[in-house]
Amino acid sequence: MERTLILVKPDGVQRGLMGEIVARFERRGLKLLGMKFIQMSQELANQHYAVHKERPFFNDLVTYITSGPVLAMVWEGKDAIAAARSTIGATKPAEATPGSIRGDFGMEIGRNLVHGSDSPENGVKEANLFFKPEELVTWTRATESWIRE
Ligand code: IDP
Ligand code: MG
Repeated sequence: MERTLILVKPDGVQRGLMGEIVARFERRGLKLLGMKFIQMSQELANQHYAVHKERPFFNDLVTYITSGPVLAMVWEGKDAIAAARSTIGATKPAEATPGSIRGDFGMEIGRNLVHGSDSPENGVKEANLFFKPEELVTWTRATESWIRE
């Protein structure tokens, strides 16, 4: 089973797209383990985007992600990383496939609405950065056998 950390970034929150975005992961068949609405600190943003520290856009990225509240979630499933990333769409929204979140709602790389982990290892790492173990729920989904063989 893989886990992915999904963030509805501040533009998604401000534009009233939280429900729309959550619905897409839910309908896809991913299973929600945890969710919280938070204002990310500078420190959390620096940790979360540490791999991009040397990139020219790093400061703008930290400013963007801390510019307002985010909705942080952990979703689980077999192939959760790939499934979530295809639901999110390409990093540059102008190139994202219609039907994806970024392809349906985005225009700019610096306003691309959603974060999703890029590997199973980072999914676990990022989930642990945002959530304590007791904030993630273990539960049985009644529809499991209609989603998974
Ligand atoms: P991803 O979110 O699709 O995984 P990454 O390459 O991991 O994309 O970049 C993280 C975030 O940094 C992007 O979602 C976007 O918000 C921002 N970003 C990436 N590349 C650029 C850029 O060239 N200019 C401005 N912001 C960028
Ligand atoms: Mg990334």
